[in-house]
Amino acid sequence: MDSASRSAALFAEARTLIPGGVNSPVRAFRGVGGEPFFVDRAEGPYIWDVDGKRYVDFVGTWGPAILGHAPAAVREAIQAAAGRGVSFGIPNPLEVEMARTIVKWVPSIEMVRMVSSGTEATMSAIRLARGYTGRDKIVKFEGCYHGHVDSLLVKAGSGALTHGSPDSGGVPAALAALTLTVPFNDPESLRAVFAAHPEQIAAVIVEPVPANAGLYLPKPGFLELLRELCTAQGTVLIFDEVMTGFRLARGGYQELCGIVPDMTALGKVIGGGLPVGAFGGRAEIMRCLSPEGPVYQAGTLSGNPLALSAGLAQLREMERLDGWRRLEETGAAFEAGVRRALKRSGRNYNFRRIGSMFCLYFTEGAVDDLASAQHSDKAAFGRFFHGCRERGVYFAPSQFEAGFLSVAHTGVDLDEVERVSTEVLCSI
Ligand code: KE4
Repeated sequence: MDSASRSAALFAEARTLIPGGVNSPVRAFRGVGGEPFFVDRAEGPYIWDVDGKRYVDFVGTWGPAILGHAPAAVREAIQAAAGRGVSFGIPNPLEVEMARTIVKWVPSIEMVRMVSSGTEATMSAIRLARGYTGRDKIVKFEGCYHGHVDSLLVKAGSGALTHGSPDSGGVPAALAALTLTVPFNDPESLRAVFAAHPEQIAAVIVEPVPANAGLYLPKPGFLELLRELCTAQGTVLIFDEVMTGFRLARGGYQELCGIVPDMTALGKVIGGGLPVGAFGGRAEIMRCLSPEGPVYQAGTLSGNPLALSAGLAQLREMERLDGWRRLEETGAAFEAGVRRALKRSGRNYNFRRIGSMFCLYFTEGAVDDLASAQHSDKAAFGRFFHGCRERGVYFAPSQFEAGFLSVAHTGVDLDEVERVSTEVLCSI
């Protein structure tokens, strides 16, 4: 970052006021070196920094910008809703409409509760599963990230991995000990953890498509085995679809894989860029939630009318545009371009994609779990990231993050990213 730039000045001041100068660690560029730019505005597939430089954006605020930034449908919905009041703390019709939409689009969800972030969604789902089963132990997978929940900051991915603290400070050892971790795509380890703790595991929480150590896919049969073991042991299976929900399909990844979880955590797309999360599942489990049942969960801004207006507008627009079909077409075209760039540069790096989510691992080996993802050459990734950034293409500032396409990305944008990627891959 040019030291005379406005971003540099803002970051210098930010670091005196905000830890690390950021309100979320992954934004600090620690995974790629250098300093972050500050954004001034965003529209469609583009963002502009405070010094006027434009970037084609392949992060999309980490998933919510599925239509691109500031889509008209969402902007208009927010403006209209704001005219009727910004927050009530009293039931409002939008909460019923959002719940009706989620229940209709995600058949495994019979009842749902709105919250204000993905973290709140997974935290609440874990507490509910523990209350419903009366058990304390939970299982998560190494490298999966489910938000900054104490019980889930154990061998976590995303920024925890990027910043070398998969097991966060401040989490009591006694609590962390109740979180059992196994490698993803490892059937033997999965069988072993259930055998070692028979009828003692309250829940397994999983990103069905792990996208917080880059992006890799479940091997055939792995999620089916997980479902089978949870059913046999009375363990609640929680799909964390905060990233994949309403993105990989209208009904999320569970619509594609045909596996029925007991609960699902949602976020990102569901808020249209405003703070929204949700968790839902079988009515028998959900009815354990206060005020019906003994498991307490609450939120001042849960079901906020402005945020739900934005989220509903985004979901409706995706349905109107048949956005999921368009995202697959864009994803396929994007992948073809990346593979041509790799071929031209002679780099045999490992590119993974599902729908509009992708990751380019700077390793030639297969990547199917955290350990193999960590074989990536992070320094080379950093050089690629900055080479593209300097040329106006913005990828996620960490090898251990996924990238996101939107309905707003056009062929012109894909041609640009193919040209830039070729140039940079040939030069690093
Ligand atoms: P939030 O609390 O950040 O809304 O959601 C947490 C969360 C839960 N589950 C999954 C699968 C997630 O990917 C996330 C958050 N994703 C990260 C990006 N890997 C958010 C970006 C950030 O932490 O700044």
